Amino acid sequence: MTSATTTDEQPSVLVVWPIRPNAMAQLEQEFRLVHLSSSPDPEALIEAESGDIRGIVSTGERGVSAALIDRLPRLEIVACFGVGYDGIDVGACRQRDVRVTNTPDVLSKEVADMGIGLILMTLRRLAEADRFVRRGAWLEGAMPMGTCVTGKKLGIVGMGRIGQELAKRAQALEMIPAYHNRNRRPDVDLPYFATPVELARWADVLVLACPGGPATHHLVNESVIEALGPQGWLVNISRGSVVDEPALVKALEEGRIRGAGLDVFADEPRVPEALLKMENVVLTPHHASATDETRDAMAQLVVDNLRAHFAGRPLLTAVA
Ligand code: 8YV
Repeated sequence: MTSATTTDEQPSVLVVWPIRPNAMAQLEQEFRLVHLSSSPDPEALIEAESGDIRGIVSTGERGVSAALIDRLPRLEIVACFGVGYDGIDVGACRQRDVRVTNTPDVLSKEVADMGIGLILMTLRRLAEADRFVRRGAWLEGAMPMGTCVTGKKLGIVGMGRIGQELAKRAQALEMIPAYHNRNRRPDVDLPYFATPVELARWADVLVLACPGGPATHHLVNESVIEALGPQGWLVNISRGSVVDEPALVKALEEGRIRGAGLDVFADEPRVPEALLKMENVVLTPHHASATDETRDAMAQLVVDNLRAHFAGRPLLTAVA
């Protein structure tokens, strides 16, 4: 499906997955949109449009493969709806001088809020408490106790913008934050641990706020889980790929870790069956940035980056 009002001046933009309605309306005005997700035959659509496509809109999850980039000889820019662009083959883009943008900053506070939300939900057993009331169990007696958040040591893996927002919020809750990052950050006045294992050994709660991709693949492995230990909690608001998920599930089953709050998974939207039955695990559907306000701000950045590119102005948030 392409837009009805096309002109020669309008660059063709492939929409791998539509973003927010307000942003889509703006894109419709300025570009000739080629909608992949609603096409009955995406392969044939790419084949037919490949010679015209100059821009792509995609999301962190849907990504853009090297194979797709290869098929689009006139491609100039990929605008990713999301701060994480691990699904986009940035190497392949660089080789072809294709620019890549993402949506940092506008979602940092929102994602950090979700991290704190998951910490409170897991330690204070809030999802379980809700289920307890709904099924009438309160009428039979009191619910088991939760765990105090105040004073707990919070190990933050990844001290970028989201990690820093998490640390601020944790301090407001009187938690004690420390971090691991690829490099120590001179601008962050918090205790630093050189490895995830050392941080996990120190922490009561380990929260993951690092990017996904090959550099962090299974950063949280059996050794990190063991270091966190049977009294430790894991919260993941980064990417499912950062955790060795089978190892985590096994550790939870065997009581070698206390509980987990998970917003991201290895094979979304599929969640390991075993986790669905665990009362000490809180599960959310990759929702950390999912508010109307924040998703609109992210979508506007996608529009503004495309606009800037095709008007020959500097990109607002370039990755490559
Ligand atoms: C998703 C995210 O991109 O920003 C990120 O990296 O993971 C999310 O905000 C969002 O679900 C849009 O698809």
